[in-house]
Order: sequence, then structure tokens, then C-alpha cells
Amino acid sequence: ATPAQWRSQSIYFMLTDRFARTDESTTASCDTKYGRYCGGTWKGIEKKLDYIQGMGFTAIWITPITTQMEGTTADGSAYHGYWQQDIYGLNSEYGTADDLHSLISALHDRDMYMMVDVVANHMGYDGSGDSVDYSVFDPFDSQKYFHSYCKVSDYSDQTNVEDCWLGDSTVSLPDLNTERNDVQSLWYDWVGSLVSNYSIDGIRVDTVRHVQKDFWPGFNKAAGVYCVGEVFDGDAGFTCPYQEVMDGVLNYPVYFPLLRAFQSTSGSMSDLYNMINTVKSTCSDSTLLGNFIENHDNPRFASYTDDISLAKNVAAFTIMADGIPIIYAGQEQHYNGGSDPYNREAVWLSKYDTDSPLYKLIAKGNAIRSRAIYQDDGYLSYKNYPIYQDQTTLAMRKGYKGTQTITILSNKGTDGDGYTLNLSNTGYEAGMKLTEIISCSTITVGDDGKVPVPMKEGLPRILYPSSELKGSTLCS
Ligand code: ABC
Ligand code: CA
Repeated sequence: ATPAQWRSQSIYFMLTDRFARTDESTTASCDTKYGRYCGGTWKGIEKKLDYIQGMGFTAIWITPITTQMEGTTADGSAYHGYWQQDIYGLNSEYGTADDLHSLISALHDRDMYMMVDVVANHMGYDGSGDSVDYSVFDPFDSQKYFHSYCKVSDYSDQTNVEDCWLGDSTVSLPDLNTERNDVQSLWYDWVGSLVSNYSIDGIRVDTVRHVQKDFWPGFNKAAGVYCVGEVFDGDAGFTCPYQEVMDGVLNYPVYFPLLRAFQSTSGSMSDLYNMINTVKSTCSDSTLLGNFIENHDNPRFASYTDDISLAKNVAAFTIMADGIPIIYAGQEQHYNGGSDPYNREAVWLSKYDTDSPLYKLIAKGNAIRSRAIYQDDGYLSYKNYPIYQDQTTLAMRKGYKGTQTITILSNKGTDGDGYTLNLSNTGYEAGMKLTEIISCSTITVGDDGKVPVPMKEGLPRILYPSSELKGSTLCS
């Protein structure tokens, strides 16, 4: 699928090993601290598509599918999929090629998309960087395909970041010499075949900042579908330029100030306010970025605060801001694991509770977003901008006049008081009837054009013209 087709999607991201098992067990143990396989499979995912679709997601992103380094090391095993050795084979722990085809057909039958994570920067080796037996790799079975060994040690030195190796001395990540023409053609052919063999709709690209920029346009073109790259850096001035070589990037620049604003009831709104504008003006297209507040590389949001209202606010932001929303499996269950590997809890242990507060909040968020898209497809490319901030509040607008959503976020937390926020600059006309989607209450825009927004318990608010909801089941 094209970037334009991806703009309207909403993505549920999971580690295949940790989402669902073929036997549909909800009790199989999974102790994150060991970093071992826990038994999640592609069949398991297929059986749980109702759970995913029930939250309004239209796409899933799964971790890499290629054949991995075997065995268990002091760093654990390759359960996450980022330690590949044979790029043409599949990880048999997750199932067979038929299982993968079957999952993708099941998604397509539901008009959902499949995004697969791919790694072109490195392979994975059980041993230190100076002890690698290159013959174990397929196809890169010789030292000549790799950069000579050195450790990534200085993120301010781009040559070091691109040419040196990630990993550690237990599991090294042999760094491919992506400047070589043969390495480039092998990757380009590989990604093209992967996409066509499995009918993959989109690609999440790992470690983009660790490969020289001029590698990526050819890779993205060969994939022929929307590619979103991981550039793990909070500086928009560093990260946005990667959107010149790839369709989109994960929105790390917004991730950091979003976390800071909501991880406590005293976070600053102004950094987030400013970063929304910075990304909008620095990235070539903010509507093609991947938005998130959680992933498998960072501590869960709830590891910073157990306040459910704060968690609702960050989820609402993720869905209502520019770009493609990405929710990390387990976020809807308010999982609270800390750094890797603790942030990779098995979702089955939640028993896939569809009554959890965040499951319901996310479902609502995805529903109002798709309603706004349905009413005006220009909604997606309209660039969201902040219209108001104070110490505890941020409000933002997305969408053309008459079909815009206004999202109001608060970091007052569950103990927050009840009050009315008189909001200007919404673009709504005096006298207009609005529906507040989270509480399903009705609001009338004042004669002065101000919107009296009922705030309470630190909950987020999403406004939409009531007339645009006719025929929808939202708040009816
Ligand atoms: C893990 C642990 C190790 C442990 C090992 C056993 O297991 O991290 O400590 O020893 C995979 C696995 C991981 C595994 C690694 C290494 O492989 O999932 O469990 O490590 O074996 C991607 C994937 C990630 C994956 C890999 C490798 C890459 O999402 O899941 O990891 O294929 C860097 C990379 C980034 C990578 C990330 C984990 O590490 O660039 O691609 N993610 C700075 C740097 C970033 C760097 C980050 C973390 O630190 O700039 O480039 O990411 O090391 C902000 C700044 C940022 C800064 C942050 C910390 O602060 O703006 O720039 O990020 O303010
Ligand atoms: Ca590299």
C-alpha cells in the first residue's frame, strides 16, 4: 500500500513472541527478565484479530520474521527477531510460511494491513565481534560483506554510528557494508521479493540512522510500499531529514516531550507545544510520521506513573495528532514494565480484557478519527496545530472548518478538579452544537465563539460537530 493509503491507518504493534499463542493460553508463563521465547505465534495473532480490530485498529506491525540466531546466551535468545542469520528463511518459532500467509489473508479479508519489521543494518552473532564465523550467514557468508569490527560508541560521530557495530560482546550485530553494490542489490531484491511473496502492505525499517542515507531511497523504492524508519533521536533537526530518503519516520522528536508533559502532574506543556510546531515545519510531511508513546525499546508509560488519566491523555494524543497512530500491545492493558526486557510482557496474561479503561479509550479514539476521515478525507493531510496551552492543558486542532476535531489534553491526573475551560480559537461557529466524545456530552459554542469545555479528573476531551456524527454509532 502507498503512503497515501497508510495515512488513514491506525497501527497495533506487537512482538510476535509476546502477543498470542496458537493454543490461546492466557496462563502460559512468560518471565520477561529471562529474554527467552514465550511461545507467541502468527497463528496466535490470527486468532486474536477480533481483539485488535475491536479497538479500531486497521493494521498490525509485527517484529522481524527472518531466521534467527539459535540458542540462549547471557543476553537471552532471539525471541524479539532482531538477530537474524538467514534472511531468506522464516523464524520457525513463530510458525510456518503457510501460517504467515494465512495471517496476512485473514488481515486482508478484514481490510486490514500488515506491516513487517525489517533489519538491513546487521545480522546477529552468538559471540564477540572479533570471533564471528561469517559462514553461518545467508547470504552474507563472508567477511567482505561487513564493516570491520568496532563498537558504536559515539552518537555524535555519524561515521562511527554508521560503520561500527551495535550489540555487545555476548551477542554482536555484524554491521553490513551497505556501501557495497552487491550488498545493496541483495537487500533491494530481498525486500521486493518479501513484499510480493507475502503481500505485505508496509515496512517498518530498523536502525535507519546506522546506515548511510543514500542506501535508503533504493530500498524504499524496491519495497514498493510505505516504509517507516526508526531513527531513535529526539532532535527533529536530526530525525526529520531522514524523511527525505524514506516515506516516514517514527516520531521520536514528539515522543520525548510528550512523555515529559504527561509522566507526572507537573510536566511542562510548552516543550510539547513547541515540538508539534517544530516537527510540522522541519519534517517534510508530519502526516506520514508514526506516532507513539510506547514501544519495545523504552519503558512503558505506566512505569513512570500509574495514573490512568495521564495514560488516557497520551493515548488520545497519539491517535488525534498528525501521523499514523501506533499503540504498542499491552499499552491498552496499562502494562507497566520498565526498560528492555521488562517492557515486553506477554499480552495473553491480561486475558485480552476488552473492558479495560484504555482498551475502551483507544477504541473511541480510533472511532472518532475514522469518522473525521470518513466525513472529510482532507482531514488527514490537514496539519494539526496547538491552539492553546496553560500549565496543565494543551489543546490542538486538526481538520478544516466544520469538520475539525479539537483535542484537549490535561496533565492534572485522576485527582484533577472539575471546571469549565473556556476555549478560543477552535474555529467553531457561535451556537454550533458539539459532541464531546470521551464523555458523550453535548456542548454549545458560546455567542462569543468560546467553547465551554467541561474538564474533570484530568481526562482528555475530544470535540467534534454533532451534525457530523449523524448515522454513526459514536455517542448515540
Ligand atoms: C537488549 C538490551 C541490551 C542487552 C541485550 C541483551 O538486549 O538493550 O542492553 O544487553 C534488539 C533487541 C534488544 C537488544 C538489541 C541488541 O537488539 O530488541 O533487546 O538489546 O542486541 C532497534 C530496535 C530494537 C533492536 C535493535 C537492534 C534496533 O527497535 O528492538 O534491539 O536490531 C539504538 C539504535 C536503535 C535501537 C535501539 C535499541 O538502540 O539506534 O536502532 N532500536 C540513544 C541513541 C539511539 C539509541 C538509544 C538506545 O540511545 O541516540 O540511537 O538507539 O541505545 C534521547 C536522545 C536519543 C537517545 C536517547 C537515549 O535519549 O534524543 O538520541 O538515544 O534524548
Ligand atoms: Ca551500519
